[in-house]
Amino acid sequence: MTPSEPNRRRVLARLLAAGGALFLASCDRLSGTAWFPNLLDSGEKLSQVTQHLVTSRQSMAQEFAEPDLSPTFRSNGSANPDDPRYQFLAAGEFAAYGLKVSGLVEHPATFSLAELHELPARTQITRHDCVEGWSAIGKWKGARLSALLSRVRPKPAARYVVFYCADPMDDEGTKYYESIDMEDAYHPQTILAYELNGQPLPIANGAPLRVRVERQLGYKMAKYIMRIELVSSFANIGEGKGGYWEDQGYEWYAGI
Ligand SMILES: Nc1nc2c(c(=O)[nH]1)N[C@H]1C(S)=C(S)[C@@H](COP(=O)(O)O)O[C@H]1N2
Ligand SMILES: [Mo]
Repeated sequence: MTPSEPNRRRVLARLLAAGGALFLASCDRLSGTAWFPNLLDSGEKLSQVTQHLVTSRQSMAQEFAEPDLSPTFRSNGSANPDDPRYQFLAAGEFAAYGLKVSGLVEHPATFSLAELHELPARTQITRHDCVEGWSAIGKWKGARLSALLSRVRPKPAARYVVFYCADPMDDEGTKYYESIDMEDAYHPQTILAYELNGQPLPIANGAPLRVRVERQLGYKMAKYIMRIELVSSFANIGEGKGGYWEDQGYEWYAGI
């Protein structure tokens, strides 16, 4: 799916929602014709898509209770970025860390960890699903991305939030990065997490800061976030697909 797909599909969803009753009524009249079963098939698929889009993009991901927590929250992908700047920051317990927020914003700014802790926070117990076939339930606490955005004030042209990470993924030094659209950026469960299970976020899970985008798959949840940029397209970033794994062929919208 291309980055513009969600938009196109949203428009489609609105059209379908508006025309749904009409469509169902005409189904009634159409039953009995030879080609009807076919139409119903695609109609059913369409309505699944419609329901998914109309409900799930705004709805909340399931939340769990303390007894549901996985005994340990495993680490996947990078577990300790092989990067001198990162290692310097980690050695000082991230006291010198600053999250730079730039791009299509009125007020570019850099946030210290203390400043990130002062932003309105949210705590949530959610299930993380990795495409590699494992899941884990963890309790995350972090600054609401919406609160950070209200500080930097996105310009109207901003369409995506891009997260740049510390960890190199290959010998050329290509670094992990990810992106989400403004709808997910403002979702109440989208947080910049600095705590896991009541403890400071471990390095293995993305210290000092990783994003939680709870209605998407694990690879969207960028760890080791060093910098955030608001952009109108991915044209000049990596291979232009919106993320490290997307550049290797993964879906940009990894909804579950
Ligand atoms: N910077 C960075 N973020 C990343 C990854 C990574 O390798 N580097 N792996 C992704 C994948 S595939 C998953 S499943 C989760 C794993 O998070 P965890 O290490 O906390 O389990 O982080 C995601 N975010
Ligand atoms: Mo993953």
